[in-house]
Amino acid sequence: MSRRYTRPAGLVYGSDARQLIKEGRGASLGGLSAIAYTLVEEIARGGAEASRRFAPGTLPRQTVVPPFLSTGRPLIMGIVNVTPDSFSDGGLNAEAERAIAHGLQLAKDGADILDVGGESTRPGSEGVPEAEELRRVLPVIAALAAQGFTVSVDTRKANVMRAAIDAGAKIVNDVAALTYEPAAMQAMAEATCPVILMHAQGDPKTMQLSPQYDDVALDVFDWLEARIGACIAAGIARERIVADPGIGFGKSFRHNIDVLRQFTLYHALGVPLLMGLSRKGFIGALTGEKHAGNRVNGSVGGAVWAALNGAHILRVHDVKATVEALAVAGAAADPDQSGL
Ligand code: 9MG
Repeated sequence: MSRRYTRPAGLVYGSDARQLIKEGRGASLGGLSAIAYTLVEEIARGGAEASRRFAPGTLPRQTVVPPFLSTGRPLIMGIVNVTPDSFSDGGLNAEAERAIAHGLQLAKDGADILDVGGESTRPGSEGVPEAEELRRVLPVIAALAAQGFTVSVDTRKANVMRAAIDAGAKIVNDVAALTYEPAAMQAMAEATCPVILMHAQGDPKTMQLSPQYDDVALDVFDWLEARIGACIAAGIARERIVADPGIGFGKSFRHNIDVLRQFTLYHALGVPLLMGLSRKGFIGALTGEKHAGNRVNGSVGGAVWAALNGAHILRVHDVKATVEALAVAGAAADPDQSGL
């Protein structure tokens, strides 16, 4: 028998959503009260192409949204990279000070979470030794956490996860979904904080050379489902897990579009979802903007699409622009609550 999937469709927002959920004619998308789905796309793998049909129905598993995500709107995760600045000769501290100042600005702009990372995972990038990654991220995490901000650490390494949590990080964001080293799973089983499991095919150095899938959206779903299962088996409670389909990580332009278009599929995983597409290559391909720093408009468009499709967390560089765009989209979708 071929594997079957259900993708929520026929989305309705705000008071319409609440009404339909109350009447049993819609179901909450991703455990959110302001978005309902009224149909599911039933997808069956098989042969060259999956068969698809729309029907009334609900997902087998309902997402339980943990308290830290129960804000009535997507949380904004602002990106704080702590990587050497080739234009600065200000010494070791200058790099940390610059990252801290950037994090404080993002918080002022409306970021709910500050995602601190010391290892670039851009296509083609080399890894960073553990000691160097620790040297980069720990002072920044400690300074931002000490000022009361919610900090996540963007790392694949067990010892960095542990040290970051000790320094005040409240969330672990792992682009390798705890596969980089076995100790990473162990570190998170021993911790109590939420963990973001992102899909990637291959590692950053080679992942964009020739990514291959049978059906990208379904293959990513299967992979994330298996990782969630492995985490639960290792002792990480489902309530601690957030899933992310990993736009740009071992995916061609068309793969990224397919994943983005079918983003609601991932609500069937039964965990909150993160979308990270900010300034990525496919935005440049769509907008013609070659310079990543100038991809704000396209990135904001993608973030609004993800929010309308029930993303619980949006990982972005341009916090102010995203917050403002979501305020408008949120008010239109749900004027009484001004959220999504
Ligand atoms: C660190 N990092 C870079 N891109 C990312 C994405 O799309 N998602 C997550 N969770 N982390 C990312």
